[in-house]
Amino acid sequence: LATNQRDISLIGVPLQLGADRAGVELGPHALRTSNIQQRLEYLGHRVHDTGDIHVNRLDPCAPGEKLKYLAEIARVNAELAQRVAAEMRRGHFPLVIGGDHSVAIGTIKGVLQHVNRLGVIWFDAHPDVNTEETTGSGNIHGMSLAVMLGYGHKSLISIGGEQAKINPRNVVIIGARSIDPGERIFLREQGIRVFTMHEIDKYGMRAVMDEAMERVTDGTDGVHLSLDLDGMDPQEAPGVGTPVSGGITYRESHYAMETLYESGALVSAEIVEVNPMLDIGNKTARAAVELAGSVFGERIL
Ligand code: 6HN
Ligand code: MN
Ligand code: MN
Ligand code: MN
Repeated sequence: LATNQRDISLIGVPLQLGADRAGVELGPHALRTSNIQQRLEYLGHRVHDTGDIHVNRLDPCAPGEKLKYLAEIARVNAELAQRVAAEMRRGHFPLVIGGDHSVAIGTIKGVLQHVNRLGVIWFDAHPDVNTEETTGSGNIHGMSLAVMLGYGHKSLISIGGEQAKINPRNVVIIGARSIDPGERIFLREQGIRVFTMHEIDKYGMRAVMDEAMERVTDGTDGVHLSLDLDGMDPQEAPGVGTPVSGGITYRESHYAMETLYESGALVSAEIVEVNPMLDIGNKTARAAVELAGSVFGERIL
């Protein structure tokens, strides 16, 4: 059992407007019915389920739009940032369950109200560093990390204040294997450490995590985990909107989460992109809950 008990606040964000495929808005429900709360309580933690943030239903937006559903996504993330900050104020660990990956904007902006220098682990098949200028899809879930670095639409970077951002030196991306041309340039310019599948194959997850933890803890006051389930291999996590083959295995994923727990540096996390409508036998939601267990001290799988 986990030794250091935590108060964990679950915050559901049934947001789908940042992604293309319907179903990711059912993610919070799938994680709850897969017993995320019980799993963490079993480890000795106190879990406070604060419910879902309300998301408005909208009519389809115009084709070719470069920032689809910007206004509602900005509104939901501003509310999320406030909720996350409030949970941290009462000493709770915010665990946000999405929803599409645009919810990282609200989570991290909220955390930054309490933790000035924040390291970020971005576990994902994609780097999510597109902007209005580089996006091919117009989907904001492909832009959330860029926003956290200070690049993106004013209504997003201004959430929680424009000074609330992360230092590219303290960001690592793990599992990347689908990077758009504009994203490649951005990552190089920013000097972000990207552990693609090639690095994971070559050095192994242990060496990758050793270097990743060094980066995200160097001069920071805490570490945030952004866990996009499409970072895992689609064979083990098929229920995601943008699957890319050749991903991180089940055990490698757990090893990464266990390492994060052992570091004691984690202050916040989000689990995103679980799409129950595309899932097979609830495999992805189950994997997400099992990974959450490892994030909070479980090592008995
Ligand atoms: N995610 N790079 C693609 C895009 O549309 O910008 C895919 C983004 C996927 C985003 O999985 O969180
Ligand atoms: Mn409490
Ligand atoms: Mn993502
Ligand atoms: Mn992704």
